[in-house]
Amino acid sequence: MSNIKNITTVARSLTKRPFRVSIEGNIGSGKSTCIKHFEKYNIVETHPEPIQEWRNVSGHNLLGLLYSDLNKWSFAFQHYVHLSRLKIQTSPPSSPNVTVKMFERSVQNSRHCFVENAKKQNFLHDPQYQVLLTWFDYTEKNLDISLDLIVYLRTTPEVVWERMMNRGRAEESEVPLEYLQQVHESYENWLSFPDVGCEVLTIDANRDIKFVIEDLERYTYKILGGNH
Ligand code: DGT
Repeated sequence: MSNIKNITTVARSLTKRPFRVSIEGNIGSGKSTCIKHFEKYNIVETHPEPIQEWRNVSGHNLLGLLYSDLNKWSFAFQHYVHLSRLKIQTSPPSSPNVTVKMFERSVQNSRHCFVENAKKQNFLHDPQYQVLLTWFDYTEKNLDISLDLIVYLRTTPEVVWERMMNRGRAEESEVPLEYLQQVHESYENWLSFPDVGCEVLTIDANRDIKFVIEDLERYTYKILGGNH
């Protein structure tokens, strides 16, 4: 077991925080369905992505603004995403029965996937990128944001682009395949780090959702950290 995993396990046993699982994957990979699947367990607290919050920041649709101009809005959007993910990841569980907290994407995702991609594509200038990294480093050093498991719903960009177009979310109607290719590449880079900080369970999510659910059932014991 790596040092980071050791530290994570020790931190969890000292604070008695719930087992933390982040459901990760490209846009349209089926994260919401996966999270819904686990709602039936009363030991699990589930947190879908707070898209409605991002659509109404004191009357501003930040998600819509982001896609209207990635250069102009990536900095503000990543700031807001960092805050909303941090709140979800570190908030105390809603009841003493909760031993597993499951959320759609993570603070780590924002840092290592979308912020990296935005920098690479020049949606973020270097000073903006450095500010976001400083926030992340401060957060990581001063709060326990550690994850216990990442479930990676792995897809190919072409498959999720078709799904995204079919579901017809207004803000995403102009998102090109190229963007999903970039996000995919960022995911692959991040999750192939020698030490991501926790175990990564990869599921082939190009397949029909019923096969993905079958895998979720097969791996339930692992996904719930042995709490079930
Ligand atoms: P699913 O169930 O896998 O289809 O996922 P959804 O639809 O619940 O969520 P998803 O992945 O499509 O995310 C909602 C939107 O928010 C999507 O347009 C991507 C965007 N988004 C989420 N987090 C970030 C981020 O950190 N940076 C950027 N640029 N976009 C993000």
